[in-house]
Amino acid sequence: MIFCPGTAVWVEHPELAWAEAEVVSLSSPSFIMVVLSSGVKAVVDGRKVLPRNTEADLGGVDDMTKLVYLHEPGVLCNLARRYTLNEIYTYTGHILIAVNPFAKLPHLYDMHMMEQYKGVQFGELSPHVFAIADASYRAMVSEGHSQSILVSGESGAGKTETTKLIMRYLTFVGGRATGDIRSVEQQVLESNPLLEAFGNARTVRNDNSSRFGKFVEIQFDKSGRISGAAVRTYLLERSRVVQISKSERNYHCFYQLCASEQVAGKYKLAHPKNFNYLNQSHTYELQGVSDADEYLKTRRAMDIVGICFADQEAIFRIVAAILHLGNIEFSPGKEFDSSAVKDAKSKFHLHMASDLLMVDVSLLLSTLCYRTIKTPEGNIIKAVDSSAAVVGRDTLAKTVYARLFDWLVDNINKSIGQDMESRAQIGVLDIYGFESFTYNSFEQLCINFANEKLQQHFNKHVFKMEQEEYKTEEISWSYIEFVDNQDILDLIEKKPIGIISLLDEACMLGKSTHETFAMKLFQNFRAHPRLEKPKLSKTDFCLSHFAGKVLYQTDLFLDKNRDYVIAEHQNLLCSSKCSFISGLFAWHQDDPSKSSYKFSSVASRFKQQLQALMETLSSTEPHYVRCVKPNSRNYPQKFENVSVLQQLRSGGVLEAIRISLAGYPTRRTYAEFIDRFGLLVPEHLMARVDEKSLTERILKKLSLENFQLGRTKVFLRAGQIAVLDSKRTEILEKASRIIQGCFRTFT
Ligand code: AOV
Ligand code: MG
Repeated sequence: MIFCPGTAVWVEHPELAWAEAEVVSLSSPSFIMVVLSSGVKAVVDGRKVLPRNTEADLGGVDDMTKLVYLHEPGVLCNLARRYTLNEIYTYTGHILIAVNPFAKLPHLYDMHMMEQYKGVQFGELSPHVFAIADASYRAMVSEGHSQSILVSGESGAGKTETTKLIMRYLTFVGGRATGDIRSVEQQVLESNPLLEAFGNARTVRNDNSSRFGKFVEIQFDKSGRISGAAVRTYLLERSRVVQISKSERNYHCFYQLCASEQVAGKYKLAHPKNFNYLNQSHTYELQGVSDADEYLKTRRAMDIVGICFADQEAIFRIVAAILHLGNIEFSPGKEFDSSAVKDAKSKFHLHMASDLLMVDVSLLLSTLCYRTIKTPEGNIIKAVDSSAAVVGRDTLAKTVYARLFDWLVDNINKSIGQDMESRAQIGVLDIYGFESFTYNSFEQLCINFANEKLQQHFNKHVFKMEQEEYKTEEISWSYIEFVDNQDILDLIEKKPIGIISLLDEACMLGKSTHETFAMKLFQNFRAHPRLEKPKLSKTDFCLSHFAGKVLYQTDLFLDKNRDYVIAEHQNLLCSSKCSFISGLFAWHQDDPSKSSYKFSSVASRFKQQLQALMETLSSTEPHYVRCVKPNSRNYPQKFENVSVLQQLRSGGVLEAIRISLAGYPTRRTYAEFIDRFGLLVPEHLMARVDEKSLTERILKKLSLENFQLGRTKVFLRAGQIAVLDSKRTEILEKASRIIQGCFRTFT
């Protein structure tokens, strides 16, 4: 595109991502002199300069597709403008972008607001998460077709809050309003604080970070009333139970219990600083949160969800037992390579842990300090050294906690109940967004794999929606292509050779290490365009995800992929006199995949879960909410361009725009088009021609090609609107000069 001097443009900028500028002069199409709004002049590459609209979009538009220029800086600037006005929601077609306000906006979500959105045509009111929830509810009721709402975004972007708002709206329109606190809809709502108490924790990014993925399926009966619900969870972060980084916390339930006045004393608990599993990070409190109050809320949620008093007591007894377990320290034992409980303090915690778990104290001790080794000649019992005893203790704590979490999910499902005759469902997905840190391990691979899957689903959907619009407008669209991410999905999950298969194989072969795993990976995928071997490491690998490159460190991959309960731990917990605890471990006894000696893979199980999720999703009509974190400090009213842009990229918003750019990104009704560009053909304005023919004449006059004239709208290729606009500006400027000239002549 050729820019004349004076044209308003966007130029790339290292800190702002894109900066406003104006063309001063151009020496060639590749070199343009511009002046930035700061007054600084610069010579920039003309191919990277984009046109900027100076008039129509100043106040921001509520739908990106209404932007005069649908490009990166246009999208970014629109979001920023709206954000300063506290307009946190913006559409991109049917996708909702939600920018986290980091401030309470109660009026935005009150009952009055829910009433307002109820039954109103999508797009008629300002963009809102209630509008998305309402659209899915209406579609479900009128077509009897299941829907899903997929909420994504990086940590702290607002996924969980958005999910809760969606659930609140759905229980509002689909509830029975009986006032019964144990109604299905109340149970659905209360499952949130309960799961948050056990599955959320403070991280450096978010004080209430979900450490698991969640898909809640709300079932409706024929009359559109909620009749049941199912909660599925994915990959809880287990390591947090025993290990927390600086400024982070363990799961909320631990602090809640320590703060609870009635129970903490009974279980010999004290301030979190006294427990190894809580004091590693020196972070105990959350701003604006009272753990004692939260404890009461968790208990109330348990009541509503239908967990009986005895089970509630057992659950918190387990939570307390884990804290005591973590305080058992070991010192070298009398024999070589053996271990013993370190001192009287550790002995106290050993006794407390065994009392609370209701297991024999000597059995607990031997479970921690000895290991059974299977040999062809029979079992050998061997002492373990003190560092191995610590590892065993931590493994026991993680196993117990993970089982407890699974029990809670299972119990919520049983208690709410499934409606097998449900006509249709609305599923709400709150899953971890794409992650790329300095150190990326197995969890990040799983999380990013999930995001690749969802991205593929998203692309296919956006592409389909585009095609549907073209179809209703009866225009041809056959040449649009879109790039799929199937290649990276194959690289990760394909059988028999893919990253997961190779990892499983390494886990099954006794002699494999992360080094041999990495070697095999590079041997098999030497020339794969998505896989790179970094120069400085033999065991790291780099994947080019749709959202960017991620460097994975494989050192803990094998360990983290092994999913089994150590036989001694299983025996110990099965022997508990507390039926709740023995029940947790009796569960999987006859499940061969969970047997203590047979290998079971975390990654393969996650892959199956994802497959099942994708199958569910593909049988539904999807709706998308992309949450955006405006800044990394969680401050209100602070909008950081570079990071937002990265999120729009990784959330697929820019990809959706790219797909749309591949077709006809600009569409205007004929009336709108003539209104703006009629002045380009003054000679025809008086003629008796319809708007469609007039539109065609305008486009032909400017020698534009490949546009399409639909039934009610004109469809333009990317860049064509810019040509029309610059012609329009030229004519208006000429006219204004003439008028000024006349004015001068008269004065
Ligand atoms: P996440 O679910 O996306 O992160 P959350 O939903 O927990 O993020 O949101 C983080 C914090 O942002 C919340 O605790 C609120 O303080 C604030 N917040 C989010 N949405 C809103 C809103 N609509 N209005 C007001 N405040 C909001 V993670 O679970 O870490 O990926 O794993
Ligand atoms: Mg969350």
